[in-house]
Amino acid sequence: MTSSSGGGRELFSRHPKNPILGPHDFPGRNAVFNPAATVLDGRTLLLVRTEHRNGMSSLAVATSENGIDHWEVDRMPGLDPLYESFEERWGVEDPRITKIGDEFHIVYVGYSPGGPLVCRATTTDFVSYERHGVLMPPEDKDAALFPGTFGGRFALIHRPVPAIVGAGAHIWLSLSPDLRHWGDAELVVEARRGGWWDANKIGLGPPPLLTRDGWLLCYHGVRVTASGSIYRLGLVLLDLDDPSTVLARGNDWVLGPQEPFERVGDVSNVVFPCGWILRDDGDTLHLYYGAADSVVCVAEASLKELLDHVHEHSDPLQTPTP
Ligand code: BMA
Repeated sequence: MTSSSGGGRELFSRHPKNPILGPHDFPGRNAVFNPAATVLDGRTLLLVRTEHRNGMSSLAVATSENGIDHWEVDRMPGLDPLYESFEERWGVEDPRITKIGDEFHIVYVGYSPGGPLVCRATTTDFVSYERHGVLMPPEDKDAALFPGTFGGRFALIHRPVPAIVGAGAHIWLSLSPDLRHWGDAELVVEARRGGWWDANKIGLGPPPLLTRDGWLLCYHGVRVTASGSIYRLGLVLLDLDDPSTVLARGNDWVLGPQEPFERVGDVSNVVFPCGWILRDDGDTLHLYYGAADSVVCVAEASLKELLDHVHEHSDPLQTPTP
């Protein structure tokens, strides 16, 4: 992995083989991006959003021994949209995978005529899938389950969009006794305002990661500029027992569009992760992200360094409430 920062050392090092997957790996697809990530039978498995030439997206499986190259693509079935349904009429997008027991829970966006909404499916083998319907009505997305329960209830991070223009879009947490009925929704992390890099809107990236210090979140923050939006990534640490409590929030972004394939694509200036994998040494973290809504990339970080960073660069006073 190499660090390609303009100055100083970056927390995330991009792999020199980036982009690790592109549309040429998935014949007939226009773009491949925003992958979920997990491990199946010792192999890295990505569930990749692939955009067809009619504009709709489906989710395709790619696996690799080392998580970097020699990907086997489309050998296993993915998730195609249920075009006849309301909730997936215009495709399925941006999955996140959480393993609970033996089951992989895939929380993904259904693009419905009413707007994006949150759906869930489960699998044990990425060969057969069971759909469990809609978790959150539109407009809501950027959702993932925690791998554990809190007082016997499952927890979901999600990002509803308020009807009031200019109210911003923020990260929420909801709880459920059965993964079906959700409630006790709480605002957890707000988009900042004004000149901040994460002003305007924010949303979860990969599923929350259990660490010694709390639940680590990686989120995307959007800054709207005269030449369009810039999607960058930041870090938040939530309390282990009460994940609605923010312990620390990094002030600076930790990864932003920099390489040519992150700067230019179908949607320029976007880095958008939906998966990360903590490797067996307990410290090496591989972050899988879509670049410019066109290709798939990987970057590596030390979990210890990320935690140190979020503690050292967190200033609650600089996180204004509206
Ligand atoms: C977000 C999502 C992502 C996409 C990003 C940039 O709202 O739709 O799928 O990568 O915009 O276009």
